[in-house]
Parts: sequence; structure tokens; C-alpha cells
Amino acid sequence: MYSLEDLGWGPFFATQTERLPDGATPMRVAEEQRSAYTLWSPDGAFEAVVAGRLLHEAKGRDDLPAVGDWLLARRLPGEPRAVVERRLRRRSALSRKVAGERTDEQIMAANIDVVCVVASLNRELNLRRLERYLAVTWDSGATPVLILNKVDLSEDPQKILRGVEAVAPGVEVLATSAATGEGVEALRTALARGRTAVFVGSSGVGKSSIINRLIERETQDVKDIRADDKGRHTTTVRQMLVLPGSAVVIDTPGLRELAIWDAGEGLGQAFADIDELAGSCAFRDCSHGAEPDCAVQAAIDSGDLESGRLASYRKLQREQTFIAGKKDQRLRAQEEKRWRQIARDTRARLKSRRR
Ligand SMILES: Nc1nc2c(ncn2[C@@H]2O[C@H](COP(=O)(O)OP(=O)(O)OP(=O)(O)O)[C@@H](O)[C@H]2O)c(=O)[nH]1
Ligand SMILES: [Mg+2]
Ligand SMILES: [Zn+2]
Repeated sequence: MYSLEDLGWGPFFATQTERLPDGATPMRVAEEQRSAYTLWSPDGAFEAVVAGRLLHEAKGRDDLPAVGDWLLARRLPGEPRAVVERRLRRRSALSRKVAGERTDEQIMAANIDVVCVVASLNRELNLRRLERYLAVTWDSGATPVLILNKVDLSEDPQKILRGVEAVAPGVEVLATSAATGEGVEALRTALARGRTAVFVGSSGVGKSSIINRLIERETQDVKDIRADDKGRHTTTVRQMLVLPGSAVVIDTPGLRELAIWDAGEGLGQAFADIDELAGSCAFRDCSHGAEPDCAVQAAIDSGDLESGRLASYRKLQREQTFIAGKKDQRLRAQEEKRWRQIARDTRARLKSRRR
């Protein structure tokens, strides 16, 4: 059984619960199935559904509970079941655009302090992909930690580490091995008690294996090395776990794509080195193309900045502009729908009055 503090509760949430709905207590979302949730509280685990009113009021998917959310829920008498009455305001959230064509936000984890971006040293590291992860992470309000796992399988980890550090300004980079335990204590230090960390990254990089190491138990299923199931995801749901006396961790299924939802400030933070260089360009609105006295191009010429990184920044900026436009369209459509409904309701009311 865990205390509220073990589960990551704190003043930010306490101040939102001065007036509790009748019989409701704080619980945290530990797992999310289709429309049902597993909640944890000091009274144990509860299977929960969301109250109809809450569903009705939700404007988008992001309004509904996600793993890591704190909720106020009412227990049903005599059963380990509960009804969600309210979602508390989020302190931070890691979100992406849902996969595919739809313009909707998916919350991958809520109320997190640390995002552990995991990559594996036994494969070709995709630096462009790491940049995307970091942009999304910085925007969550949590601090990224870059974990290069399977260091036991790498011949020259130091060289790779230097390359990674160049695309991750201001980010702590750790080399770990879930197989030998190397680097795991350093990671544990980054995850103090009361904090929440979410693990993200491609399938097979070792997210669940690292969590098992941290928890010192084989809690999470990991891919059987002998099984020839390449491409299959081992972890299939987002799931919260409590490290005894330490942090709360959230394991997630490997991501195939991570589309930006709202890398507003995050994008600039992920590319802080380029933004800083841009401050020294002759033109304030320099596009770092053919302009004279461009500090960014000068850095590329001198080898201080890799041209691929500038291209990556531009690509993510375009993606961000595109999604911002889509969001505006969606908002307008929602607004129109609301007014049509109001007009319909008014007509219906007038009609019934005439009768
Ligand atoms: N040699 C070595 N193997 C590792 C290490 N970490 C994980 N593995 C192996 O890599 C495979 C994948 O590990 P998982 O922990 O299942 O990977 P995951 O990131 O959780 O994958 P998904 O759940 O599919 O997203 C397993 O066979 C692990 O035993 C490591 O540090 N060194
Ligand atoms: Mg896993
Ligand atoms: Zn420039």
C-alpha cells in the first residue's frame, strides 16, 4: 500500500481539493485501457470509469484522464471499483499529436518531472529522432534525461556520447546497461522520491529492462532475446510503477512516430545552441540561408554546427506551424458547431412556446 506522497502527491494538487465532491478522494491513474482506468490510492487499487458528466464536458481527448493524472474519484461500496468525478489540473504533460491524420492531442503521461528518452547503443543512433524527442520533452514542462542503453554492446560509447551531446544542449546524458547494471545508480539519483519519470523511446531499446533494474524485480515483461518477434512491441499499455522509497515511473510502449503537438517553447530549448548563434547574425530575421554575416552558416562552415541539425530545426518548425494551423481550423469548426447547436435550441424553444 502506498501513501499519497509515495504516489507523487504534493501541494500543487492539495490546493485544488479544498472542496471535495461528496465521498470523493484523490487517486492517481496507473493504467489506461480503452475507456477504463486502474487508479491507485492509499486505500489500494480501483478499476474506474469516468462519470457521464465529465465525458460530456470533455472538449477533446486531452480533457480525459491519462496515465499520471490525479483524479477525484468516488468508491463504489463493497467493490474495488470507483467513478471518476473530476480531473485535477496538470502540473506538466508529455503530449503528441495522435498518430495518423486526425488533429487531436494524446497525453502520453501527466504530472511528470523527468522524461527519460531511451535510445540503444547497439543500433545506429538517429540523432534527428533524438532532437524530435527532446523538442517534445522540453515542451512538457519536465526535464529530459537522455539514456543511451546497452552500453555493454557498444565498442566506442565515448565517441557516440560526444555526438549525442552536440544535439542535446543542457541535457543530462547517461550511458546505461540494463544487462550489467552500469549507469543505473546514476539514473536512480536523477529520480528522487516524490518525483515521476516517464520512459519513452523506440521499441526494443530497453525501457522495461531498465525499469526492472530500478525496481529490482522482474515486474515488466521484456522481449525474449530468443524469440524472433522483431518489430513487435513488448509493452502494450502505458503503466505506472512505484520504486520503493524512490520515484514513480511510467513505462510506455515503443513509439513509431512522435508527431509534435505543441513544441512551442520546447523547440527553441531543444535548439538553444542555434538560437544563441542566431543572436549574432547581422539580420535579426536572418533565415541562415544566403544572407551575409550569418553566424549560423559560419558555425556550419567552421564545423562547429552540423548542417543536418539546422535542417532538422527547420523541419520541426515547419511541422509546428502546420499543426498550429490545423488546431486553429479545429477550434473554428468546434465554435461553428456550438453556434449551430445554440441556434437549433433557440428555434426549438421558440416553436414550443408558440404551441
Ligand atoms: N545486452 C543488453 N541487452 C539489453 C539491455 N537492455 C535491454 N536489453 C534487451 O533488449 C530487449 C528489449 O528490451 P525491452 O526492455 O523489452 O525493450 P522496451 O524498450 O521495453 O521495448 P517495448 O516494450 O517493445 O517498447 C530484451 O531482450 C532485453 O533483454 C542492455 O542494456 N544490454
Ligand atoms: Mg517495454
Ligand atoms: Zn543567420
